[in-house]
Amino acid sequence: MRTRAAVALEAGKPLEVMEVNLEGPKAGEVLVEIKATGICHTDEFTLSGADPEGLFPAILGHEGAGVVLEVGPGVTSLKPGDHVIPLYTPECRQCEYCLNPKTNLCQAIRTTQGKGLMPDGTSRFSMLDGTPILHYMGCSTFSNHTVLPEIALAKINPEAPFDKVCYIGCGVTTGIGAVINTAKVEIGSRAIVFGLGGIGLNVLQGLRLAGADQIVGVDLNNDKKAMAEHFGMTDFVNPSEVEGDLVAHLVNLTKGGADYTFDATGNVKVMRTALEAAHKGWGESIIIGVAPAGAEIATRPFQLVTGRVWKGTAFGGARGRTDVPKIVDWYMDGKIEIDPMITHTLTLDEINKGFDLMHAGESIRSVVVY
Ligand code: NAD
Ligand code: DAO
Ligand code: ZN
Repeated sequence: MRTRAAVALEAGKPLEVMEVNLEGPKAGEVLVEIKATGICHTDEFTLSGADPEGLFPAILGHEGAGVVLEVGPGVTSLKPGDHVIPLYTPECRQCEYCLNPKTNLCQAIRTTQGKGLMPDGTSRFSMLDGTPILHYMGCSTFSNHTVLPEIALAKINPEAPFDKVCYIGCGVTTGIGAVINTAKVEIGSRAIVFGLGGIGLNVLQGLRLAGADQIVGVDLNNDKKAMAEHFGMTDFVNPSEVEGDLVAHLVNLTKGGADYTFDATGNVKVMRTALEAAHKGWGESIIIGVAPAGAEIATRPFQLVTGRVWKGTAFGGARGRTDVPKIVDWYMDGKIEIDPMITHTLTLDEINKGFDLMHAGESIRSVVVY
């Protein structure tokens, strides 16, 4: 079939919206009509050329929601008409990783996904002249239609609005999951969240859901304060307005250090501050932010010797096929909020505007509706 997609032809260039060829689903694969997709910083990271693993030409996008149109041979868990969210972290429920409750990093299709290919080693997308176009994070939601492996699709409540729950495909799950699955925050905890953007706001609402008593938000941009308060922040700190040592300020504010701290900036200096602002003896610091290629973290080992714990999380530690449908239900039941974070809705033809809004710091999430 032919479909319309925003194609990343090369790094550092705007996406080009064009007609592309899409082959139908092979064994174990599913054809999905994407109804809406968020534009995430990771798409920007790859498009900018900063991602050392970025491959071109490719169809980016990994935060989508849509409807199953056709299933390939052997697909048993999905049928045409099902509403789904694509998963950049699949869940095969069979590999060594899926069978270990300590991780969500299913490895069943990792090698081919990293090369922009389907599990059989080929791409389903091509230009009208036949030139292959690569998949991205196994999702390619910047295409109106895409093909994914069955294990990379979560079946969701058909009543859920696509233009909101697409955000559960990355930002919402990453932020809330970091709190619930990775940190396992207890009721009454004190926490600090560094970076109050699309991920940090979801960490805030995860902390509120978990019953944290004190939720400190840290951001260089004072404009982030109002929205952060809406999502549960109890105290705001702008590091550029703190006189003296930021760690000492935060430790004092949290009466000895936070039980849990979260980096949602991707800045390795912030990651160090986050670790050192965690409580001596038991504080845990969770890295969510993706740092630039080659960046390294540092602290004095004595910080760990004296009981602080450094951890990281991918996709909020969520097992997509199991957890994503539950998070959609939390949204439908009013337990979590998404709507205020969708600040801009665009058409596919306007997709590059979404990247401009992100660069200008004017959006939390821009969503393309097909
Ligand atoms: P964003 O740009 O919307 O938000 C980042 C926020 O950090 C902004 O509000 C900015 O003002 C603030 N900030 C920047 N430098 C700061 C500093 N030195 N001190 C305090 N605040 C600072 O980005 P986002 O969409 O929320 O993404 C955050 C990070 O999470 C990115 O690195 C992204 O790649 C990463 N991410 C990780 C995962 C995962 O699974 N681990 C998933 C998605 C995104
Ligand atoms: O299994 O080795 C692996 C890869 C896991 C990829 C997890 C990516 C999480 C962070 C990237 C940001 C996603 C938008
Ligand atoms: Zn697996």
